Amino acid sequence: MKNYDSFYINGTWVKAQSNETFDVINPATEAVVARVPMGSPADVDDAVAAARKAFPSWSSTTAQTRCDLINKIASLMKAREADLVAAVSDAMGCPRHLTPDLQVKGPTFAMANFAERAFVMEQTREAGNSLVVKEAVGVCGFINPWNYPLHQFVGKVAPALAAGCTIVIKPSEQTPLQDLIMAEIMHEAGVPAGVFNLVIGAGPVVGAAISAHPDVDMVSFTGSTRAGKMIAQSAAETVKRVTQELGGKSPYIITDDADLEAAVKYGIEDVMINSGQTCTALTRMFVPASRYEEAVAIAKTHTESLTVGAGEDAFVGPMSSARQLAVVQSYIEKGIAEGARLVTGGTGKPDHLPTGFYAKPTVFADVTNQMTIAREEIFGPVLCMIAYDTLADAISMANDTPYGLSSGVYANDKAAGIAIARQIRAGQCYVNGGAFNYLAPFGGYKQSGNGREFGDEGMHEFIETKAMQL
Ligand code: TXE
Repeated sequence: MKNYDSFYINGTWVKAQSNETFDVINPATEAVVARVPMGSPADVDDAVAAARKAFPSWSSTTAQTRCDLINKIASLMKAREADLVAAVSDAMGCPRHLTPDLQVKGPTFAMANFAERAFVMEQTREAGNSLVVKEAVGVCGFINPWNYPLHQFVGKVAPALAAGCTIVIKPSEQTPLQDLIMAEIMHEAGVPAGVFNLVIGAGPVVGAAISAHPDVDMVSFTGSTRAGKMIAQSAAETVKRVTQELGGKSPYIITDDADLEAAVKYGIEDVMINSGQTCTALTRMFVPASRYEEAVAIAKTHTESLTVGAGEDAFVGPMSSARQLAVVQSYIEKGIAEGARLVTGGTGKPDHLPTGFYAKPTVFADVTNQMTIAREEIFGPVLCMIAYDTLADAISMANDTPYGLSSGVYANDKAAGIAIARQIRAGQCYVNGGAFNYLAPFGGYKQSGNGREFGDEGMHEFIETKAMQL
């Protein structure tokens, strides 16, 4: 077990000011893998002061300096891939053999991709008698969850560094290990003191101190809609810029002429990967009534073919905590109580896995769009299959949700799929099995948040513009 007692503040490791600690538990074994310190508002004050002090010189470095540094960070991430994989897998339970592709390689690519984006900051334009220039937003406070911890780290830190912002970041206390490695990487790469600061701690303590801090210019948060509302309210007190990536209940429309086998299998795997703890998961599958039972049969067979566990053949790992397992169990109970048809899975742990926070991959049929399991984010390996009569009905049900993060369409041809995608109110749409793309903007409509991560738009969030009238 690794024992940590310090945070990375002002370019060095500084002892936490409180004696409180948190045990990081491997959800697959229930063993304690690390003990980390829990921060206090005083630690946040020190981190923010360091970030504030570093801002003037860091934001006036050349784009080339920041580009080179980000490239160095990306190459160190590559060199330490095995450590990053272990850190994510041990703390959040993602099966080890899936972790490189699912959790680490993409973020490493994305880090490198932001290197060249530093040059965006040097672009100027003339508008009438004005010269418009770009400047960094300032001190950024980042609050992250536990489901894709390195992805969420890079989506915030990489563009902030590229823009010339300074950073105070709080990972989820459940998954702090990759952030501790990233602090070592920042140090080794030569990131100047105070540019990057890491404080671990509880949301209502450290997270709340970051979002309320008067010397923080921007807050970027990923997590629950519940916490997102509190953070935005507190950030509003000092009119901070706020970006948020919150929950989802994403619809997936399969058309009547689609390759049903391919469409249903894609949907199942999308929901089950990462044990369903994916904010974009296509958890509401809309299937034409005429092909409904055929689709349910494919869903049952395919779900039952996915191995649950931690081994080399596992597709579905454990839930990230005992608490998350309990949440998923209660939603499965609700689904049954509200009259949905349990096709496979159900409550309780899989028989062969008495240890670990494992849930059963579960498929519900005969779900209506009004049932609790179709309205609320479950964040577990649970699929809702909903029948529709006309495409217009499917689109209307797809949009009947407070969320708007992601969506999917599977149609006979791409053009038809794109036409449907344009009618769904969501920030993403996966057409005919499309893959996640780190070059594209990522974020939600409606109560799924505001702002974007990754891509040009992800960079834009960290930029202020100044107009000089000449
Ligand atoms: O999230 P929280 P939880 C959803 C998912 C899940 C549910 C609850 O449905 O079941 O949220 O998960 C910090 N001020 N998502 O409870 O509480 C907290 O310490 C400042 C979707 O783990 O939102 C952690 O660092 N910060 C999601 C981060 O917020 C606060 C990913 C996320 O924790 C805070 C995770 C406060 N008052 C959960 N309260 C996604 N969009 O991918 C908490 N935090």
